[in-house]
Amino acid sequence: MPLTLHYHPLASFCWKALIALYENDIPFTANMVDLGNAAERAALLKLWPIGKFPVLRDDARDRTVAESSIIIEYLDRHYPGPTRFIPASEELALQTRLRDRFYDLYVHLPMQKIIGDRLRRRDKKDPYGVERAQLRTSYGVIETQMAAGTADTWATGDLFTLADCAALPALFYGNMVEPFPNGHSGLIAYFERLNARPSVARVMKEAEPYFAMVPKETA
Ligand SMILES: N[C@@H](CCC(=O)N[C@@H](CS)C(=O)NCC(=O)O)C(=O)O
Repeated sequence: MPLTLHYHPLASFCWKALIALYENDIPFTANMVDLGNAAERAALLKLWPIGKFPVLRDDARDRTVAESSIIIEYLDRHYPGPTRFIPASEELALQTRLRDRFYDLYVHLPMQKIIGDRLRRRDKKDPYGVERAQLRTSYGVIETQMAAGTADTWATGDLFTLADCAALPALFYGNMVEPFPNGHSGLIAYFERLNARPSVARVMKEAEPYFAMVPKETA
């Protein structure tokens, strides 16, 4: 099996890559990395000096691919399956990349900051880095897009794409730290559609045993 995914089953950006792998039943070896283990962290840093996962190693093409969006584009190009993550239409491809950036930058990153802040010592909290307002604005943008009556099935229309792989982890943990507002029925319905997708259900089932490790809110 040429592909190895270096990941952790609880890590939100790793979910994004896993969803894509499971969508198309792409065979791969899963290498779980414990960042608290010095040797495992050093091995990851050797692959990708930034030290963040997911990282995909493709021995068949002698390539190491970092960054979840790039991993998914790489899979789409070199290991294509029935789900195409970047639509063939140029306009839809652009929309897909825009939505992918939107979910990563304006939902996922603010969510990560809130969870990251929970890990800081009480006297080292970063209230300025925590952007709940950004999350709420983003929820509003999604609600407008998905509002009842004009609801698209997926982030860029009828096709499940890279943008939907990005949306699920961002929205799952986003909803945990800053719950979706009442009345955002389009957003909630979209989140439910994502959760019903078999690739997503599989990722969630594999993450379940680790959920106790998610840092809880501290006073
Ligand atoms: N832009 C990166 C973000 C990756 C990322 O933030 N990964 C987190 C896990 S969800 C991580 O590796 N955190 C460990 C650390 O920062 O030390 C991507 O899209 O892959």
